[in-house]
Amino acid sequence: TSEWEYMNLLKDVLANGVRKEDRTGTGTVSVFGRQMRFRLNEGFPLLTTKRVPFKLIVSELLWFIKGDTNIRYLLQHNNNIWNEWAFKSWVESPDYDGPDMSDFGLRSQTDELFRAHYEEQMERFKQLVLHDDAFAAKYGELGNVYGKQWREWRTTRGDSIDQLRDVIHAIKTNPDSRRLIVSAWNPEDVPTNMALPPCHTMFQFYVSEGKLSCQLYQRSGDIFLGVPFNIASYALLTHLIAHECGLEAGDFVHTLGDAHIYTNHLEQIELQLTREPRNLPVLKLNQDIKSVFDFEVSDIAVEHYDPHPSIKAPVAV
Ligand code: DHF
Ligand code: TMP
Repeated sequence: TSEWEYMNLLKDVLANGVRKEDRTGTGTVSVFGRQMRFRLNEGFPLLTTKRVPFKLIVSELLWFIKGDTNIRYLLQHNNNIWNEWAFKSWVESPDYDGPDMSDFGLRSQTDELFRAHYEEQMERFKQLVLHDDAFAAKYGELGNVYGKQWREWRTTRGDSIDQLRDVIHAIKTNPDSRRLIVSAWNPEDVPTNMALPPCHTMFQFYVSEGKLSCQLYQRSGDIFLGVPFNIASYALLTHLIAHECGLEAGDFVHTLGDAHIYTNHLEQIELQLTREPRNLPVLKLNQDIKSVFDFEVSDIAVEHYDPHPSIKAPVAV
């Protein structure tokens, strides 16, 4: 199974990685420049050596595809994976009136009392984003992140570009093109206008012999937490676009820049490496939906997913 591509990356980083400090203050073991290849006809690359919550991957991808950048949609789908980065903007603002939350990511891991306060404030934050429109507009917003750049890249002419719609059109009308690219990396927005500069920075499609392949360039990869999501998310995007274009899904090629394991994920990875990959699941799409832009969470499922148990780990903020 192509899950070995991931397992081998884990081993590679443990064997060849160097200690590197990072923005979050956690510390990593890191290598630079690696590539995995997933043959999508061999099964859907949702890891089996730990349970990966597929529904969260689906709702995050549909959120990107909608062009949405506000976490309210994610919360409505019980998806909490982006909370910390929106929460941060609130607790650092003058509108915040609760206990001091500076450095909440690291402190909540070591200080039990602080953790209780943090969880209380996070719950309050979620309820406000869900139920208070003005609050959500201000603090649920992550800025010009993926959805914005994919669907509404702003130009110097004052209009905008729907990169996703354009690339799907190009796949249909000019499949041999070598310019089938979507970029999330907008240098004008990166320093000021986003909660987190995009990790998956650009992707390219390739059509041959009736198959659609996709390659992602990811500048920075949290191999234990983020990367399993990223693999499944881009595999799913490739399937959705192939479906609309009447193509089979070919390969997903995943290229990584700084590929790192956070030092507080090492025990989890040791456990994961003792496990044997199982058969990959199979993706099922509602065949009545034709356009990528019309899918809803309930139209997308995996069958025969039989993973080892989930493995918890703290996320570096
Ligand atoms: N920061 C860091 N340091 N690593 C990331 O992977 C990351 N990913 C982001 C935003 N910032 C990030 C967006 N994607 C999880 C997975 C993906 C993701 C954010 C978080 C995560 O925590 N996954 C857990 C369980 C999630 C849950 O069930 O709520 C997991 O075990 O996979
Ligand atoms: P950075 O901006 O300092 O590189 O931090 C971003 C961290 O988040 C880094 O550990 C990579 C990780 N990440 C992923 O691995 N995948 C993702 O999809 C996202 C959004 C982040």
